[in-house]
Amino acid sequence: MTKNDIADVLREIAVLLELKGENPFKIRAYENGARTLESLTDDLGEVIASGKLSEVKGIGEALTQKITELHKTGRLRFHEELRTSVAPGLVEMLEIPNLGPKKIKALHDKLGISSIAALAKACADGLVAELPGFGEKTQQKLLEGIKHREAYGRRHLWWNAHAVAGPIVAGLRKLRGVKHAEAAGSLRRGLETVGDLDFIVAADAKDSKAVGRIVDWFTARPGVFEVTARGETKTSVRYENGLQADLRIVPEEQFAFALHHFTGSKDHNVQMRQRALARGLSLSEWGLEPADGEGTVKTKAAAHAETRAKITSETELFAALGLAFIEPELREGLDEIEAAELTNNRLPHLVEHTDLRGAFHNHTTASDGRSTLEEMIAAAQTLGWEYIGIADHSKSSHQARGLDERRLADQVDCIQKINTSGRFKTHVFAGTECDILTDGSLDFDDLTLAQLDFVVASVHNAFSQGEEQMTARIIRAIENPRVTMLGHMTGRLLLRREGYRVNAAKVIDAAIANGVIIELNASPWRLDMDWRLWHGAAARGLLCSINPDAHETGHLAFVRTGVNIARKGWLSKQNIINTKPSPKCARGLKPTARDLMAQATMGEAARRGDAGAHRKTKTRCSR
Ligand code: DGT
Ligand code: CA
Ligand code: CA
Ligand code: ZN
Repeated sequence: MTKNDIADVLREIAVLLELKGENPFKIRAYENGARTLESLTDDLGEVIASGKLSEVKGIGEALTQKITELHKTGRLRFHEELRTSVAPGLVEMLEIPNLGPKKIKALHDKLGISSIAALAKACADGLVAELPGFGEKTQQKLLEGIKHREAYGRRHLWWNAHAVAGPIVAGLRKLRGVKHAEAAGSLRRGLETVGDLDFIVAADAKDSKAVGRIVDWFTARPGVFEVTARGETKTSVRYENGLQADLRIVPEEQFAFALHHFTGSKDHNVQMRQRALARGLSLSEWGLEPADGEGTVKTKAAAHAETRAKITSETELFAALGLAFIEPELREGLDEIEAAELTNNRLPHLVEHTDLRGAFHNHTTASDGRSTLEEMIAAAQTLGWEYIGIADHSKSSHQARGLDERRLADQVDCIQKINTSGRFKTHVFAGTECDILTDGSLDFDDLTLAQLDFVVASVHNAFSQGEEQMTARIIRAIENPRVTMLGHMTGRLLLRREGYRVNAAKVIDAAIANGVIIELNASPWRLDMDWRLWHGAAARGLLCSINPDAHETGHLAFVRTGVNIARKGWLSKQNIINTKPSPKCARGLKPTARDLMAQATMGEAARRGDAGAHRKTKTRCSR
């Protein structure tokens, strides 16, 4: 186990102890231990081996023994026993926003509540409002949180679904008798959340032994909780984490049709079928064949054989309907079929994962990150990034240990030294994730911001402001000339919390007018700004930054989901700042960003034949 994994276990222990109402000092000891571990710069294995762990400040004898056990075996008896001693319903209640262990304990002690269902009933009966420390407003919020969870509870983050699906596809492809295997459905379309997994496998249908082998393998995978269907063509399972998966085995000549059909979306399929019908063809998961006026199949076997012989890939399927290949991410039934018309192909060349050269908006242990500055840079270098932007929280984000002016200046200094030392090939840009205060002013003054390469401005408090107030607040920040980009536009947490109310159209207009970038926060929980807004916004000249919002080295990989979402938003390389080479003016990311945006707008306008596009834009490389 890595030190961060161990820190997670220690934090969970703290939460479990709090649910049990244990001594606050004991609880704090685990929390402190977790934090200490995360900021430990020496190799944990070496510290343990040298017997010096108990000498580290904040780690006593008891913690030393537990950390050592976790490090060596990946398990801890104490933790496992603690887990079984707390009712699972209480732990599950932690998933409801605004409900921490202290409140859960109070609900349990005073009202005997030990499940979400019981809590919902108590809220509906008005019992929760009467408890000290709760009140009418809290009760209302809890009820909303529970409803929200029910509405979204059956979906899963793309990131988590992808982690389950990846090894399954790889495993299926290795099985004897499997000719092709793909994950289809919303996962393949890169949708932010996934209802269930859909696997399509091509195998010789007549070889029942091979089919049996595939089904056996699929249903016996570790993590399969139950097999909900087991049939000739479709097998369904449910995994321990609640995710479900369908496996469909089809003959090879049907594979392209099945893959296309089960990739969806439903809207895309409906439009494809209409297009086929308009051409006298009937499109289905089995094939493409001549249809009569009513859309039913006229000729059978012969037509089948003929079209199948011709179509062996999705590209050929699209071509048969006069269309260019449509990337799965675009298949949402939103104009992609019209745009793919072979005679007038308007499909964008979508950004690819390999186009990224770095990323801004990353945290370190200076605020609430779990990897040090140097660990983050080293990880970026391993990924081959030309640059990495550091944007720790600003002082008003107390709970995230936001940096004040002095600590920020120290960090800038440190970054400068690292850059000039030549220790890393990856260049480091010094920035901040600066809080947008409730009135739209920024958490740092101009002079402080002027020492930075870039500024991400984000809302982190007063989420309950009305739409008008929030919109004005954000626009005021956008109008601040020190702001490079707007962070997570709505603050939503997928499947957990709705975003604050904001008029996205007005914010996008203001960003374009002020040459401010909007981030595509690539954290799997955020994916904010939403992909549905990018197409239109980018066409009007908005520049995007795909930001991992990494809180540890492993999170840099989140840009992967960011790219999926950018692709769903029809974005190309030129719409995204972090596909550009390391900006030449080392201290001028912001003016550079503005120039890039001007160029992007001009490019777009030029494509539209806009005469005003040749207006000169000023280049400002120094302040
Ligand atoms: P999900 O699982 O809710 O995240 O979304 P999908 O898109 O993966 O939907 P799912 O698993 O129900 O079905 C996979 C695909 O199969 C879907 O995207 C399109 C196709 N499909 C399923 N049901 C229908 C239908 O009633 N009509 C059409 N045209 N296609 C369907
Ligand atoms: Ca699905
Ligand atoms: Ca499905
Ligand atoms: Zn943030």
